[in-house]
Amino acid sequence: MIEELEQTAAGATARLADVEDLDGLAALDAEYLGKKSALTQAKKQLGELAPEDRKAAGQAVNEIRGRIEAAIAEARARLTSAARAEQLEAERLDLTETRDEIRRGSLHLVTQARDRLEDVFVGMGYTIAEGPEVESAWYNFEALNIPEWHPARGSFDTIFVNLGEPEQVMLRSHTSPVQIRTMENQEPPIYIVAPGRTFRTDTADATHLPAFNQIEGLVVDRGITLGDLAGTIDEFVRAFFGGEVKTRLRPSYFPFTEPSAEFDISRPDGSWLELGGCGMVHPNVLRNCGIDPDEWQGFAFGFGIDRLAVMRYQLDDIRELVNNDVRFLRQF
Ligand code: FA5
Repeated sequence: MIEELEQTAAGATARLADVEDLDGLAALDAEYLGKKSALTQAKKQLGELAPEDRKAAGQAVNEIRGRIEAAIAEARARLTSAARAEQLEAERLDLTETRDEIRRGSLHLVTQARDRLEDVFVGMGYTIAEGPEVESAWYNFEALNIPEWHPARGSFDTIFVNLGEPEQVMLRSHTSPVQIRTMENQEPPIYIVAPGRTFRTDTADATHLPAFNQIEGLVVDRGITLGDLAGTIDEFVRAFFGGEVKTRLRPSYFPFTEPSAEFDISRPDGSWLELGGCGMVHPNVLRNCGIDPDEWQGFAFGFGIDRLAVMRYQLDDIRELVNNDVRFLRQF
């Protein structure tokens, strides 16, 4: 009997070493230690043995039972810790996944373009200037060499504000008034850029918005030439777009610069997009701000920031920028 039990115990320990889950373990526990198990049956049969054999057989049965119990305890410890590890893995929270799902917002394309423009010019030694969005005719026109009778006033499609004398207060139609405000308050040398919102009666289409953004640049120093202007624009385009965009200057006319040029950049399809105007600051404008044009020269430029964003992000239509379609904006 003891020999049979020894064999049973050897089988039990082998199977217990291989058992893979707690259900399997419970089944083995019942099989080897339960009421119908060989051990329990053997214990019952001990009474039938001769008294002199009973003790040794009893000890042997208990010893075998102890061994099986120890093997079961060991298997239980192993399986419980594996089950715990599995549970931990299943309940693990991936915090990076959660952060993704929260979806943090991002800066609007035009803000990104403006920030980048500021970085490029600050890197070239410029400071940032600002001016009000509601302007007087003096800053928006007259000080910029556009008197009331001047036909160029019409080209700015100005939105007037119903305040004071007729057509004397307006939403600024360009950022050029910041040139005047800067020169009034600051002695040359001056190196500033002034980004900001501008407004015109323009109807929205693929390249126009009634409220758009410009960035004005103004340099006033000794011995400034058209070459400095061309070099600055070149440098800025390279820094903003990388090498692949072509640029051209076209002769143009602005009352506040002489000579004046318009500045275009190449689209991927080979066509040109007008980005801004520029030129050498007109001596009258310097005089209007109390700066002697014989001593100081300057250049100025004004680019459309929304158009820069259109080019940079390869959009088909400038109106995408203001449609507020989150599915569109989320891509950038
Ligand atoms: C001006 O506004 C001049 N103040 C620029 C300037 C500054 C010239 C300094 C010389 C010296 P213009 O009207 O061309 O120029 O506008 C400049 C740029 O603003 C345009 O080339 C274009 O990029 C952008 N722009 C003009 N109107 C709109 C509009 N409705 N929507 C979007 N962008 C516009």
